[in-house]
Amino acid sequence: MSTVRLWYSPGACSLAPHILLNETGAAFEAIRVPIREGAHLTESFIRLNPKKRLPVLALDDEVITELPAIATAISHLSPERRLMGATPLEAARVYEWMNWLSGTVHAQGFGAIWRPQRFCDDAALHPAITAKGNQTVGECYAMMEGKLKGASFAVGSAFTGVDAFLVVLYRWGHRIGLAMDTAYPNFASLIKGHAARPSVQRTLAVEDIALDGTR
Ligand SMILES: N[C@@H](CCC(=O)N[C@@H](CS)C(=O)NCC(=O)O)C(=O)O
Repeated sequence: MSTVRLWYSPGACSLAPHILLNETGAAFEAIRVPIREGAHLTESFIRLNPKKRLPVLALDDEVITELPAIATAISHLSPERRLMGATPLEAARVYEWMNWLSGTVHAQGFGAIWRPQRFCDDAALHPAITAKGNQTVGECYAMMEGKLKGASFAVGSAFTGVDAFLVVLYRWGHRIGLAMDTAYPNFASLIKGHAARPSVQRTLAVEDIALDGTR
């Protein structure tokens, strides 16, 4: 069994692998690196991940970055939980979701809202980039709402990495002022079910954050 370490920032996308680690029941160390305090810009963190981003997972000395890759590595800590899908088709669906959530919803949508400087150095253009990010997120959340109709889980009949990522995005929806519980009832109902899971409750308590985005 490897020594497992996760570097996370409270409420960031690292919340998803943090929940997944708690799902596995494996022993791990969670290392807090608050982005807001610039803790990911220290020399030692940049040596760990030159991309200067969270989450970071280490299995012994093997350092893994990028959420879908990290979720995959975590799922192998407890293969019987099938956290990346129970069948080949479910696995394909999980990666289809994960890539879209991380590449489009997160990087393109929320990236433009919260980090317009990633897209353009000219500060005068940042409001337009942020507006485009809000439009992208709005379109993606409408799509998610349709995909989650009547669903207790995003893929198949059990909790996967996609569900953990959706917990993050539900909270982020609140953070940008979306009426998550009225405008996205299917999404909200799925998350209500997940909120009762010990893994989710434990992770929120450790990160000291709330699903409704109030902290
Ligand atoms: N593609 C990366 C994106 C990770 C990412 O952007 N993480 C954010 C937190 S949600 C971060 O570390 N931001 C710090 C910064 O942009 O300075 C992944 O999927 O893991």
